[in-house]
Amino acid sequence: MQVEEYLNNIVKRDGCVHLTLIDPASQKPERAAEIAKAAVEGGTDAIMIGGSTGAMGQVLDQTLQLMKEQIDVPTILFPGDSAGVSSYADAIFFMSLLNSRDINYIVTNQAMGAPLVRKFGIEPIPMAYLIVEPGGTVGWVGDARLLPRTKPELAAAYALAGSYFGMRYVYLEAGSGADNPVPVEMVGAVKHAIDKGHLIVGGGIRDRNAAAACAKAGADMIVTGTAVEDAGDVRAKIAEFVSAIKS
Ligand code: 1GP
Repeated sequence: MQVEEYLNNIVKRDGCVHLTLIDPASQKPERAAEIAKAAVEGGTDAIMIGGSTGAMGQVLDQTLQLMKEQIDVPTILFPGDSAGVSSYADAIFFMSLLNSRDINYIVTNQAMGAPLVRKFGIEPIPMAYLIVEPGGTVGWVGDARLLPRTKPELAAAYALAGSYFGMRYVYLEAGSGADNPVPVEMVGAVKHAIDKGHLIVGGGIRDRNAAAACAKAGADMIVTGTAVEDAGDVRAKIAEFVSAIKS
């Protein structure tokens, strides 16, 4: 429970956690480690590592190894499938894509990866993963029946089902690089539905206003990936998000 407890304590203390998502397939491991270091200097609370395509094997292991030399915040796997497990991470979002049509993304990849999670001693954090329109690459790869942006009650129903399954975290995902983040009405409805559960929101959060709006609507944790990858000054960009979401 170490990483989960660490995150939950930050929610209690600051109101909201900032997570930086790094896709190991997007740059060389050395650059990923530099981005992680700058993100921590900017005030990010933990680094998520993963992606839908190519975030596995040697590139994943090397990225984590180099990162861990540079940073002291937790590293959390955000796997696209069972190949996204690495022994060098501290924790894993052990997630089921509840609104997928494909059983592989609901439970089969999880079953194939679970023995490795145990063998490597990585902390599993049980999470319901819900993909909202437009969904981006992960929506296509995961064959998600995308949650309509105008139907917060559907997202809330899936989130409630996840919490009844015992998932302590819910991740509302608009897809990496989405034009707009998950609507605030949906964030609010899901937070209301899951009560003591923790809500992560990501996809399309590019500036302080969008991050602040998600936090205000009920997000316990905000994820930013593309905005950080695109930033000339990673440290300043992260500091912008962090100051917008922390009370
Ligand atoms: C993707 O929610 C994350 O899984 C982050 O999205 O790249 O749009 O920040 P962005």
